[in-house]
Amino acid sequence: MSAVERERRLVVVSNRVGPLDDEGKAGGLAVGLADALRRRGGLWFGWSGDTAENAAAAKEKTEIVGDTALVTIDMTEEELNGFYLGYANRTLWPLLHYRLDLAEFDRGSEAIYRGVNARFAERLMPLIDADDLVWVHDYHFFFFGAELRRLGFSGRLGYFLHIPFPPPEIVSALPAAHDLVSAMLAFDVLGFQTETDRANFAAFVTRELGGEAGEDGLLTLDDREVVARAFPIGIDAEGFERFALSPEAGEHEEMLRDIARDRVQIVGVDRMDYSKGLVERLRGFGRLLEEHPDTHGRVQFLQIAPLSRAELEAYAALRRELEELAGHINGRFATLDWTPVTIMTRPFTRRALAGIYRGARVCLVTPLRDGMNLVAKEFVAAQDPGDPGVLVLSRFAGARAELGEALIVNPHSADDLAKALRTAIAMEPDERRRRHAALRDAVFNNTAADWCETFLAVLEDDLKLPA
Ligand code: GDG
Repeated sequence: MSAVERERRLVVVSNRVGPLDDEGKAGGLAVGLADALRRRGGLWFGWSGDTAENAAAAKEKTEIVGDTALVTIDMTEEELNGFYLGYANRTLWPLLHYRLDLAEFDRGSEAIYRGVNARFAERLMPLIDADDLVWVHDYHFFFFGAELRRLGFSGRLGYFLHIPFPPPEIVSALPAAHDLVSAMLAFDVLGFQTETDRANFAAFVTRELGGEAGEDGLLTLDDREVVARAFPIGIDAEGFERFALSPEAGEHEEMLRDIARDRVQIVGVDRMDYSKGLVERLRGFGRLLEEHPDTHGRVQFLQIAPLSRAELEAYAALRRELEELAGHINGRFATLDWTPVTIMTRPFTRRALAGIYRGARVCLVTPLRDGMNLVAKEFVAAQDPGDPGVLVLSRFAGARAELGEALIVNPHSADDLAKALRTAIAMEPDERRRRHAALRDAVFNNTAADWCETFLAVLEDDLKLPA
């Protein structure tokens, strides 16, 4: 065997592409992948974010950044509605976040979703060859691997699911559940955020499809063998710590401390999404004020919640409910010089966010379900290790598996949230430092780059190409 080996080219497929700079809103995903793409050279393929009159008018755009080509294609208006706003975000997102009550099942949007997977695979096929490592991301593209195989692709195919995979009892409510999970078996390696998600997937394959589970995540069904494992995603911890020490972060940290004066500053940072437990979180804060009058005038809560998928009624309804509840709490408890809750829907830059995390004493990360939750990790990376803030973390966030030294709460329980807030507010510096040191180790020892390299090593299966 040749002593010189070259790495295979990386081809990434995800709904949105890039950016490759560090201002990327996508956080861990973009940063982790950008490193690997820069090093190996590659191709990043997905939707342009634009719509075209019809499929024939859909343009392909190519942007070259270093050794990486960013290739995007347009969607038709019908595809945008059926694929993105329809099946992906009205059916799969709620279902996979354990929200059967919100999931809509519509045959038309399912067909469009499958059609987009097929059309995108057809457009990618001429751009790749069998030596490439193809890595498909997230719930937009469950059928993508099967479509590439149908077109004759014989190379290595990997898939990573960024959001939870619930137990078979929930997944099987989806009319296309069997087709969808069978299609996933076209990939060679399937990555999940946690052991729970992986076990739920394996349970579906064995119980519902009659497959078999072997060692090291091996799943077999008929003549297919796939490896399904947990690969918890990380952040660019050092990069984020640098953000927190930047002048822009410093200004925001100071501003936050100024407005807090001697009050305890509590923050939350989440896309405005019903999976994030925002209403329940606010109820928990309300419970604290209701039951502990000594906290009046001594705590304040800033929730940053940039609008997301605002076209969908469930998201518009959430916004109304949240703003009404915040108004109610402020109306009831505010004094002339104290407003307990502020909700901001405008987005911040990543440096500003890092400063806000660093200026806060407590961060509430209390999703009802979350694949991982990168905010929890960013908060930890942004702290001053000598005087760190306290992380309050939902037991239902994927991050809980690695961040057990946070204050772990049941996000559905207002009492539990109020109790954790009291503990966080009163926590002595020694205990804050001890907990933060453990959390910091976890965040710095499994970064976005580690996640990416671990996944690619398994996908590559040590098969290096001769030079
Ligand atoms: C999915 C899964 C999984 C938030 N506000 C602003 C802003 N953000 C950034 C955060 C963070 C990112 O957005 C959100 O990441 P999360 O992980 O918290 O959540 P999802 O968007 O739901 O991501 C999740 C993730 O994929 C990765 O696998 O962890 O479970 O649901 O980076 O900082 N960024 C900027 N301004 C804001 O106002 N610039």
